[in-house]
Amino acid sequence: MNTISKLKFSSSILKKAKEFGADLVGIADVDELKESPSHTAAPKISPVEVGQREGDLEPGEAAWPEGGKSVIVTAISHPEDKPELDWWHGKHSPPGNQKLVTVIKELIKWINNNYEEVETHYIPYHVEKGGIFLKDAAVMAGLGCIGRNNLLVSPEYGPRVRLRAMIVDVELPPTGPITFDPCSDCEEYCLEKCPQNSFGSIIYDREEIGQERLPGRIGDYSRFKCNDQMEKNIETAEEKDEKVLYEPSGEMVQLLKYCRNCEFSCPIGKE
Ligand code: B12
Repeated sequence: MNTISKLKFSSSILKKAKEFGADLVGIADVDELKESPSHTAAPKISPVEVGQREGDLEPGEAAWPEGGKSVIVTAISHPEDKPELDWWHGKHSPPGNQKLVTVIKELIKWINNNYEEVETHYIPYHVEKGGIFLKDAAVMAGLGCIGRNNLLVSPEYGPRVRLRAMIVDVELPPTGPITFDPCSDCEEYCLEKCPQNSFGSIIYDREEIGQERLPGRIGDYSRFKCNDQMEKNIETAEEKDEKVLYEPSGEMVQLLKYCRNCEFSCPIGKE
């Protein structure tokens, strides 16, 4: 593909992703992403339970698709007044995630139908199953920055977005990063609202991890404490046993609502 065709392809991708339902979309470079803070830190940070099973990749190991050159990152807004987008329905993933999967699948189908020469790669959610670190990809694609709450904070929706990505084998111009840092003069409401005090102390050292950019920016985000809260959310869901009809299959399913205090307390994107 020549430069002009690449530019046309890239702008069509950005347009189509929105037509298929993405609220935000951008493009990042695969080689740059491989060197991003999460990808370089992950092998040095022990895993928390994220469904890792025998046969899965080790922390920090990645299964980059051969020939993959550009990552297309999509985001869907998850506002506080639509909490159901983030609720697990029994074993079925949250509606917001299902919507993201549909957007990516539609985009892959559209590329395959219109650009036969382009190889597309569906990227799974879990890193240990071949996924990528989506927040880093989103920052590099210009969707926002990593906030003090350790989440991607977008100018439009704050941290209240969910992400998903795909890869193509064409080198496209990256759409980011952008200059945006709402946390530098913020009163850090997100840190106070964490029920587990997950940002209570520095646990990752710049020397030890060998880089400047750390979880929670300064190394004070504890994935273990955060994960404890999510375990509590599972217990609460079982105790409450709140059931709803899951329309696609017609079965009654239990709702599971994970903590989102670090998102809801963030003022960015609320006006
Ligand atoms: C495993 C996982 C978890 C684990 C561990 C989380 C962790 N951060 O370690 C647990 C179960 C605890 C968890 C909790 C939550 N998660 Co989670 N999780 C993931 C998953 C699958 C991988 C994340 C991971 O392991 N990161 C690796 C560790 C090493 O990195 P890290 O802690 O993020 O720290 C790095 C960054 O901060 C980065 N960084 C710092 N500064 C800078 C600057 C720049 C320029 C760049 C590029 C990077 C960068 O460097 C750090 C490493 O040194 C991703 C999906 C995915 N495939 O990416 C979702 C994901 C990150 N989770 C998400 C969410 C929403 C949550 C929760 C709010 C729970 C919920 N209701 O869903 C909490 C909030 C956690 C928080 N405040 O960070 C969203 C975040 C959306 C957003 N706006 O950013 C994601 C992207 C999934 C999605 N569906 O979109 N999660």
